[in-house]
Amino acid sequence: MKIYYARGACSLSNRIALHEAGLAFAEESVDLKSGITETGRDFRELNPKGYVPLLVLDDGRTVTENIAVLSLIAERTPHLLPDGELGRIRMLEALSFISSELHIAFKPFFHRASEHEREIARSRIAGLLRTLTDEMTDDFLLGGHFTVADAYLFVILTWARKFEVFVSPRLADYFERIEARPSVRRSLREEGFEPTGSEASSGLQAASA
Ligand SMILES: N[C@@H](CCC(=O)N[C@@H](CS)C(=O)NCC(=O)O)C(=O)O
Repeated sequence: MKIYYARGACSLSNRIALHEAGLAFAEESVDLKSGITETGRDFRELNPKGYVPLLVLDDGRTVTENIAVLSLIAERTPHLLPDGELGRIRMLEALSFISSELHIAFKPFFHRASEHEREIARSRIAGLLRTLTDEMTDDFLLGGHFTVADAYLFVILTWARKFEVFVSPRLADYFERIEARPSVRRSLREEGFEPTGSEASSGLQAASA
């Protein structure tokens, strides 16, 4: 399979999940401003939606939308799913919250917005992160082991740090634990970031969302 990604964007969560899964993959970066891929292709010809992630399976079928891409990786790697009868549902619940509430709330930072609008966004994101923290009862977002939802939340937290959103000490600890994972350190390195602690990630260059 092949992943089309942009540096530090939500597609970083796919890279982390793929490394956690131990799945081999090819990759190609996309310049989201010009819409041109690393090999000079018009990205919209590959994904008319124009955004990453785009996953291309070995048979040529494509999967877009981060929730779908992360779900596919988890389906192929059951240890990346939460435990329990409702494991898949809990995964979808968390991914949906992260995508449709948290990810979207960063829009003012990726597009032209006034400082006032950014301040409102900071407060909204901090509230949404609190909601997630309140629901966490274990070391990871959905229990006692790493799932694809942790990969997505980690990327969200890199943006939170970059854009100076308040992160509770509990989530800051969580961030550092996730960042220390070999899959995450490898992923950060592969996208050209130095995973040397939380400061490195605060410099993550988030793509437009
Ligand atoms: N609904 C999409 C949104 C993905 C998205 O926002 N991707 C950003 C990077 S994190 C992007 O490629 N933005 C460029 C654009 O929208 O033109 C998903 O969940 O996968």
